[in-house]
Amino acid sequence: MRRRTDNGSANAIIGTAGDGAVMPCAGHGTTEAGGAHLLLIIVSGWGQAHPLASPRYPLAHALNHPSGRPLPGEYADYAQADIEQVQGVDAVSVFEALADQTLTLLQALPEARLEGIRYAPSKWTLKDVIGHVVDDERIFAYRALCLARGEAQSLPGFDEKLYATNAEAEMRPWREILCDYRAVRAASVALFRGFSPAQWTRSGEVNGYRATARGLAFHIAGHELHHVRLLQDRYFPLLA
Ligand code: NI
Repeated sequence: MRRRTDNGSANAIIGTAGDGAVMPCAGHGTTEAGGAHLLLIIVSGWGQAHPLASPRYPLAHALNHPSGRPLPGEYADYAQADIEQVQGVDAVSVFEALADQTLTLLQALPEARLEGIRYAPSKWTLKDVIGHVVDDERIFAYRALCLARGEAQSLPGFDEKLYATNAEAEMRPWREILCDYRAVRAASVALFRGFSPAQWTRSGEVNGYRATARGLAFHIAGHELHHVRLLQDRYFPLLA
């Protein structure tokens, strides 16, 4: 929650395409999943070495040009400390490993007791936090796309507090929030794995600072780690 300041429909399925393994994404009822269904089908289990690979979609890593770590000047100064906490030298590998790690933690939480959990009256609820992490990744991935494609205009910032309030995360089932996390991460991996060395390092202006796609990618990872640490320190004890 620093200064800078969405969803698979009901019954979408996450599983390994073609092998019948499923994990239902709980939703509001009985509507068809629509477009989100197809995306989530493609996303096979995050616990595997290559989460997007499947017999039907053998993506492997053929398209992945390792990003390398971003240098100062490729991300916002305020993100420096969080980015230093990110292990690894390739953003796509970081995203895959981090999804495994974060989902392991979040899926183990007692869903029935999560409603409205916050450690102080003025703080976000646990659902607000994860909703914020997902929104943030979606926005930063969009920014990375723009920079990789050569956007010359300055990209706008966003008011994270306003967004979190209007996200109304408490109204959403926990499982649906986790499905949103998975879907956005899968989209990020699919986007970033296609970047060439030139696209990783093409710079542009975001919210008043210079950035590159790999800088924004590591920012996404550092931001998630930051919030997961806060969850572990401040929220998880409330659920013990
Ligand atoms: Ni934040």
